[in-house]
Amino acid sequence: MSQTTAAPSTVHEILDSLGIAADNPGAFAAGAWLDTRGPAITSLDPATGEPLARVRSATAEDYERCAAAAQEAFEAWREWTAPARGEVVRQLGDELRRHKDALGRLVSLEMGKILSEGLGEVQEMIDMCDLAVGMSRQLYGLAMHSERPRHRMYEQWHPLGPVGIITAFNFPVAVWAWNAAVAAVAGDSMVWKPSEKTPLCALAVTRIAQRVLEANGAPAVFGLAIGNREHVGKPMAADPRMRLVSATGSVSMGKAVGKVVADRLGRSLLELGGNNGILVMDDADLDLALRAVLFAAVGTAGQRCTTTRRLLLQKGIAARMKEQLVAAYRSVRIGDPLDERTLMGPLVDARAVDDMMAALERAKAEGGKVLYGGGRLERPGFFVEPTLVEATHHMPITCDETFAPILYLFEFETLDEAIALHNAVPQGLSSAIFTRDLRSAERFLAAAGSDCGIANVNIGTSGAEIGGAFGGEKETGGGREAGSDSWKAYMRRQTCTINYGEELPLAQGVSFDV
Ligand code: UN1
Repeated sequence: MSQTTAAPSTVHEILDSLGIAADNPGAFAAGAWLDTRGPAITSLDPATGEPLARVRSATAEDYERCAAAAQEAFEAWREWTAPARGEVVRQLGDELRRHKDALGRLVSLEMGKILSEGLGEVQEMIDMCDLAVGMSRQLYGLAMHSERPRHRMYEQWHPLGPVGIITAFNFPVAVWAWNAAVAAVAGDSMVWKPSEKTPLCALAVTRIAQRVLEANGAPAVFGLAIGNREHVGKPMAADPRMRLVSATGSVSMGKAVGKVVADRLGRSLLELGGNNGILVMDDADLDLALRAVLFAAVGTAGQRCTTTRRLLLQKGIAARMKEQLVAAYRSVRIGDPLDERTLMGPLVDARAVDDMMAALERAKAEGGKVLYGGGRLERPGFFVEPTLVEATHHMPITCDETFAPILYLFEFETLDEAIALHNAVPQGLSSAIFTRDLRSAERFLAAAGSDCGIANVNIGTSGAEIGGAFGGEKETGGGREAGSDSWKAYMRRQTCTINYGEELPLAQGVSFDV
């Protein structure tokens, strides 16, 4: 294994340092790259629109080889002890530390998020590895008291099987790690279907992960199949070997995957769209709120599932907050994501720009008023202005997730009204309130408060730590990934009862004597 990587800076150096060629195979199974012959994918630099490299995508036959290899790897890996699997994941974390700079730069280069966020994403992978190492010694089951004399009852958790991992372009490496680090210590193997918009990140991660497996003589549990819905997505969802399909992406993708997995009574873990709101109360620390809104709404160019898309302002501070927001938006430095002064990079592709413009047209037609921004930038790449739109409570567009930096502004009078407005969207991922009042904060967190999987006080909606369970309710899909007890989704529970007596008492007092 390499000891360290010097900071690569040119595109060529970044790709080279991670082993990416001009033309690459797009599938990895049983420890080897497959000779894939599917449609070629050209990865573009969203900051210039120029091609970075090509990937020959996986066909349905390539997927089949990945799935068969994952099944075989699983059968060997499940026999390793969980702490031994944890040791491999510990080394994966170390290897990611060594490549943090290069991989973080690749994330920025291919996805377009700014360097600090690209590096943060690799840090999120490292954190996940650290967490999973600890988990590998804490995959606890419970012991129960049996109602039958001289019986012992307990539950234990076993490896589940191969896991299909579908990830989106916006977190091209961290979401794999949420799943892969936990699945690996749980004893599962995987086939990863990354976004076709960020195939190079997936190649780089798979190379790094495979080196760690090889150094440990471990089975090739980290499979990769880069391909489209037809060749990889559909067969993966329908494949009974994939005991769990963990999918992150749009609501429409999640509905399609969820239905197919449910039809075979498989398990799915869905982390889908968000439409996250922040409530700012009259008594809030407005400086804090402003900084938090800026990062949550403009960060990652509005392309996080946790991005703040709706800002609910109490009447007393609304005018002041809007004024300050416009000034702050005006000062956002837009440009090359690898330039350390940049705060907002490009959108991922031309289609994302068109989708944003279409959403703004709809918003205006529905009565919205653009307070700031709204345009695309006349320069190469897929750059737009961060945008503020004054909205009314009844604009249907504000119920949609548009993956772009559009922030809809609403006003309200009472907390009850704000909570009702906040919850009146189909999605339920992340939420926040800014207040100095304990009562308002607690009411927001109570059962009749925010209906989201994540609810914060005096913190924005994005940038969650990995130690908590991550996911949301309603159309967000209900899945939970990363920390807390999310590992249970990757294992199967077995309830065991042992009779160490000489009688055979039956539960519920049933007698069945001959
Ligand atoms: C996503 O956008 O799909 O909480 C994940 C956050 C990040 C993860 C976002 N830790 O914003």
